[in-house]
Amino acid sequence: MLIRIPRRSEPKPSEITPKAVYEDRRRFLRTAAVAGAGAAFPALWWSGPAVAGRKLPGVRHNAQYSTDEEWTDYDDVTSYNNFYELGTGKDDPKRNARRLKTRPWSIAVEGECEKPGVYDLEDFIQPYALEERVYRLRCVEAWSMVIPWVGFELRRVLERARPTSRAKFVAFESVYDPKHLPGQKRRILDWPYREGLRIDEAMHPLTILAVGLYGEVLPNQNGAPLRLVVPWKYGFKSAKSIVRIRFTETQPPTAWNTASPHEYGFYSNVNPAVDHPRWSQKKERRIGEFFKRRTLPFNGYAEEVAHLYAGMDLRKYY
Ligand SMILES: Nc1nc2c(c(=O)[nH]1)N[C@H]1C(S)=C(S)[C@@H](COP(=O)(O)O)O[C@H]1N2
Ligand SMILES: [Mo]
Repeated sequence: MLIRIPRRSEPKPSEITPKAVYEDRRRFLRTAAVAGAGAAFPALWWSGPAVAGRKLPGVRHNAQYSTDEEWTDYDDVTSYNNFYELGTGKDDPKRNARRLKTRPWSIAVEGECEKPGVYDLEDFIQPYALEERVYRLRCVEAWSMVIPWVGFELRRVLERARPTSRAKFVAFESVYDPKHLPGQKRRILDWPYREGLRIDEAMHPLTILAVGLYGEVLPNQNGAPLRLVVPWKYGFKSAKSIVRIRFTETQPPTAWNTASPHEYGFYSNVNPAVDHPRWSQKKERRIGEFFKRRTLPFNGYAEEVAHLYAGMDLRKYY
C-alpha cells in the first residue's frame, strides 16, 4: 500500500508576502479595527460566487484534537459522499454540486437564547479563528474516512448567543431549496434535513462547524458553506449546509430518526456493540483500504466523550 505524506499547510515561497505589503496590510487591519469593522477575517477573499477550493489563509493545525492516521485521499473525500439533497448515489453530490447555491447565505440563531440573530455568512464566521482538525468520520453504512477539516468550535457560537437555562438541546436545519436541489423534488426524507444534539454534546470542544477541508474552502458536495462535524457519532448527525441553529427545551425531531426510528436513534453514538437492525456495526471499511478495521466505541473518542453518557443505557438510547 502506498504511504502518502499528508499535505501540510507550509507556505510556498510564492505565498510569502513581501514585507512592505505585509506592513501595509497590518496598517489596514489596525485602521479597520479602529473603525469597528473587526477585520480578523478577510471578508473580500471569502466572498464571491464560486469559492469552493480556494485556499484558506491563516489556518492553525490543532494537534491536540487531531488523529495522526493517514488522511483519506482528497478525491475520495470529495467524490464519495452522502448528501441526499443532491441525490442518493455516492457520486451524485459531486456531479450535482453546482445546483447548491451557497451565495448569498444566511444563518439564523434562535430559540432559547438571549441574543438571537440572523447573520450573513461572512459576518457569522468573521469572529472565529480557523483551525485544522483531522477527524475520523464513521458512516452508519460501515465505511469511514479520515478528513482534515477546517473550522471552529460550535461552542463559541453557542456562548455568543447566550442560551437561557431552558436550553437543553440544539437543533440544526439544512438548506431547503427544492427548486434547485434535485433530491428535494422527491420525498426521500421529510425536508429540510434536520439534526440535533443535547446541549452538552453541542458544547463539547470536539464538536465543530466546518467551512473547509484539506486547507481549502469546503466543496459543495461536502456541505458548503457551513456544516456540522461531530466525530464520535455516525456521519448522519453531521448536518451539511446549515441555515438554522435553534436552542430548544425538548429533544428536537431529526430527519433520519423521523424516517426510520428503529434504525436511527437520536444519540447515534458510534457503537460496535449495537448492530443496525439490517447489518453489523462491529467493523468498518476505511475508504482506500482493503481489509476491514474494528470499529471503536465512540469512533475512538471514548476518552473525550464517554463521560457525557455515564449511567445511560446506550442500547436503549442508540
Ligand atoms: N443535509 C445533509 N447533511 C448530511 C447528509 C445529507 O444527506 N444531508 N448526509 C449525512 C451522512 S449519512 C454522512 S455519512 C455525512 C457525509 O459527509 P461527507 O460527504 O462530507 O463525508 O454527511 C451527513 N450530513
Ligand atoms: Mo452516513
